[in-house]
Amino acid sequence: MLVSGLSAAFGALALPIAAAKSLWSDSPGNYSSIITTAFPLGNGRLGAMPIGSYDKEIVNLNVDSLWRGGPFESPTYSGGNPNISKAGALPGIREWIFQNGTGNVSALLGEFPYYGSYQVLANLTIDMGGLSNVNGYRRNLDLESAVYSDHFSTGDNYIEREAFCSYPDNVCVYRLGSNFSLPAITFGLENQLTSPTPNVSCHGNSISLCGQTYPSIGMIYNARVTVVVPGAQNPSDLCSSSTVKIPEGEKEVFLVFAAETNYDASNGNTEASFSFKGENPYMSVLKTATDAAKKSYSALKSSHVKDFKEVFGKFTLTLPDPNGSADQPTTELLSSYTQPGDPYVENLLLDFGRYLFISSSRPGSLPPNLQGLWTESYSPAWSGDYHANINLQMNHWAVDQTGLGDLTEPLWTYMAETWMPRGAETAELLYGTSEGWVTHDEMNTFGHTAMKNVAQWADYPATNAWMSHHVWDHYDYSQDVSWYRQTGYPILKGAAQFWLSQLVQDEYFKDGTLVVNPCNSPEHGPTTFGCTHYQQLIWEVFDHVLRGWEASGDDDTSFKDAISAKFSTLDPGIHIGWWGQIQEWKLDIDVKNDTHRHLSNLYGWYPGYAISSVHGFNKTITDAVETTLYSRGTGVEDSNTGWGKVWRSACWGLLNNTDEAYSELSLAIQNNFADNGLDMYGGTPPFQIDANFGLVGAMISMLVRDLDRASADAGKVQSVLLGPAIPAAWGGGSVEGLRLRGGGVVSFHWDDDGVVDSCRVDTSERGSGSQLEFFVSGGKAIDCS
Ligand code: FUC
Repeated sequence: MLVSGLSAAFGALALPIAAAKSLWSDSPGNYSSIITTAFPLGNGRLGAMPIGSYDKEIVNLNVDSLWRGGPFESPTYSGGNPNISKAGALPGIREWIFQNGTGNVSALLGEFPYYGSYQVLANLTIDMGGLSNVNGYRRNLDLESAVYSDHFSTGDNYIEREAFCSYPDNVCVYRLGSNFSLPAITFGLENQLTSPTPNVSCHGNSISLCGQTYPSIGMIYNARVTVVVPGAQNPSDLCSSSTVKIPEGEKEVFLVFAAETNYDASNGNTEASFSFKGENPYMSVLKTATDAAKKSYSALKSSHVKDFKEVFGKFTLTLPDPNGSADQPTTELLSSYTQPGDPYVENLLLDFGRYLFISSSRPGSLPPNLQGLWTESYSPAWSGDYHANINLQMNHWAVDQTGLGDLTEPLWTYMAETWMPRGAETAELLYGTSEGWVTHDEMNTFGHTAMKNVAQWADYPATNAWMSHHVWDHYDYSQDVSWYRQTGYPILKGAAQFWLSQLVQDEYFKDGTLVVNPCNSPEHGPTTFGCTHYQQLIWEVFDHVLRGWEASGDDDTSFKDAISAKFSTLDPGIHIGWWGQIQEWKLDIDVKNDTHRHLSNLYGWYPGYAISSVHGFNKTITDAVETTLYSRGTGVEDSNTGWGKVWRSACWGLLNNTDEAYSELSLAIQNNFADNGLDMYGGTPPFQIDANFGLVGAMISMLVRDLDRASADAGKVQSVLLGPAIPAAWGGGSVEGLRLRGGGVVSFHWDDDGVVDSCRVDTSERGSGSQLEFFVSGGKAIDCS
């Protein structure tokens, strides 16, 4: 392997290297706080959280499409869109704002009835009666294979349990084994939170839970557990009072769990009257469970492990373990983690972030929502929806760079099927354009694309532009032209068309530039014009249209000409204000030392590139970015969010400021990450998965600076900085399989001071044809060929 080769070249490493690849604990989780203590499993669509109780085990179950609301609550549901156009109000709104500097969009606000919510599916209960003399308990989640296990002894009896959620077989599997004899076991399915209560019944060796979120019209969901006693002549009827009972004396029992709903996003369009409805899932669930239950446990497990390992193994970070943390339960490491940090834990959380993405985003699933797909609640915070003024974006930050780009299909399908059809209506009804599509920050699974009737956080229309950045990134890293043509470009083009129709001459400064009016910076400040964040985003969208023109296969040259024309007079949203900051608005009204959690004016620094591209990576710019970051605070920001800190960390990383990057990263872990490794919004529940994924992005930005570049630079040599901000605490580590823009893959090792000392690049998949040059921190060139 390359990295061992690299390590060998540098002799014995000073510190023990311990790959951090398991979450584990010597005690069970706690049912009253599942979300902070259980280890999550998932196959993209299904989620399972075993709590680990010795004798009365509970496994919290989820299926990603189970939502209340939308057309499953009311036939009049319209995605929030009004029934008559409100676009006539726009000229007046614009005029007011250009005269006064600020204004409001109250004339465009909508209703949002039937928005709905994601919700828990069920609990699987596994009751072994009362066990006494329990000893030697341990539970473990192996992140490389996605197999959970626990074991303990009761007297002479040694009991081990294993669980995983298999993508190839579309089921979760749970096995109990004993060296001697298992006690009598009662399996059940329940959901006591949902109203109306689902119906639970059993047939033979299966339990079936059937529910509907509202009487007659609601979403239909079905879950099935089929219990298998290997080798035994399965008695035809193990049912008793809706449970399956296995008598004492077996050595091995396993079950498969399958679930589906009748949600079908491909029916989220005009032709299907936005019904989002598909088939009753009962027969399909029955088939999935029956097919899986015919297989042996080892066959189910080996295909799952092979599948998961292949994806997980595409990227490896190896940090040192200076404190011998590998010997301590990770639940204890996480609960006692403090600054300045522990490389073992940071490595673990990067692995866990990738693990969570693989477990919540697989072709055919929905993309990860605010909680991935794991909730124990009937009404999770923010409906467990798709916020897209940072959160959904952060969920996808480092996916392509860490080899998981093939798992992004759910995101594109979700946008194409639920946002674009309703969003085209919203563009027409609120903005008066028949070109393109738009949506506003908070989305459910039923195409809620209009504004809400509440404050401005839900009324942010730049989601289409920001998500187009992800479209471009996926193309840039994968170099998959046919994907770009068929899937990516239509999303990007629709966003570009929308913004082409909305740009107006700046009538306030009268500086000849094109600006957005009205706009608001995410969750911060007034409704105004020329908001930095929008201008940077639109600049990047237009830049990507032009750069990818050949690849797009588009022959609509009038569209291209319109983009080129407006691109040249577009205000790119980079103004340095009176105290040296990157302004958040075109009006220089930023308040110093405002520790607001969103870094919207630094979008074009990270994760975007407008700031570094328009003016180059020069000192004026880096000073302004630094001033802005310091002003936003180096400690706890306004809501103590995990995502706020990892965003700051990523920005500092690109700025070569190792101390601040590491400090924000470690502060996030200290304040926001629970004992099971999941991120808690302000330090305590609710769980919010964005920082789990954002932490991966922040760590990658400390390892590499491989910036996107303006179309004007296409074809020029691409400079990649290896190790812009590697802390000395990570000294002697290495990375393998880091994806580069243009399709390259790089692996490298760094010395005890965090300076890269060895690298190899594989450019065999490189499609852009441009040359690469590599540098290390301090500016020295390094040969990676
Ligand atoms: C964004 C943030 C909030 C929260 C919410 C789910 O809008 O500003 O802090 O994370 O998403």
